[in-house]
Amino acid sequence: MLAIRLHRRRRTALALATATVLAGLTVPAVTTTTATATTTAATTAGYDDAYYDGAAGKSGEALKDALHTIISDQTELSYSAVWDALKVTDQDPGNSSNVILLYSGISRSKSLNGGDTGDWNREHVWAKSHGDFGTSTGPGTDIHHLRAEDVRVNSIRGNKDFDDGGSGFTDGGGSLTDSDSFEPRDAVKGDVARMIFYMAVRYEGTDGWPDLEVNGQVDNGSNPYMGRLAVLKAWHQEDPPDAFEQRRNDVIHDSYQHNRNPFIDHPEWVESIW
Ligand SMILES: [Ca+2]
Ligand SMILES: [Ca+2]
Repeated sequence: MLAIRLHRRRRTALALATATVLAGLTVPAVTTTTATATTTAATTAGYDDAYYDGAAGKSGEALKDALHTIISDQTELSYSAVWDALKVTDQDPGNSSNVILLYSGISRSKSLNGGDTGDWNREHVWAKSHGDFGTSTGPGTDIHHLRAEDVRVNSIRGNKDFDDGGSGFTDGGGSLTDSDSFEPRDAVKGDVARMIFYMAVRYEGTDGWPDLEVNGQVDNGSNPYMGRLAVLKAWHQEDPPDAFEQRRNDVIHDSYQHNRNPFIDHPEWVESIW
């Protein structure tokens, strides 16, 4: 169509310089391409915007309240069902027989789930002692923050808060730890932060569970808090959601809990709430 129009203009011999005509045609062509790319990106997200209708136009506490209502509508898993769910959500994209261990970055056979040295087990990224919610169906079985991890590395992380600094350790994959905190490897720093933000919004003191909140401390012990907020916000910025994390959110929504982590879908909401 454009080519035909150009051809006709030439035939009318209006003495327009060819360069001028091409420039005039190029501008709308580029604009169209950009618009198409934007539309494609928006429609490949793993959720319908209708999921977040109740949060539209909100910010701060109002946004947090709206998101709490939205994501609290979920199916809950038993702790034993978590094993099989993690084999799907944490599957190695390069080897469907394996899972990727969160802090270690190691790919390990799905069949090695258990409690022995060399096995992987169910790591609570929001340490279950922070609020003492255990492994009854509820926050302790919420796979948005449950991840496959090497038994020994899981023990090294223990119930420490998150902060920068410390020393590396065997099979740590670059993760660090010191006496009072844990720093995950760079590739999952943002993933960890977004899991913590999800937990703080999902659990607001209803359903008989404690109100989990993020704070600025690294000595939270058994209080229902997790730190350190400023560091988690920085990690969220440094390590934005990638394909692995987005697929994981989709699988949890589509196949297991039927709720989403809003901070993977809308990273900008972290700054709005905190
Ligand atoms: Ca990441
Ligand atoms: Ca909360």
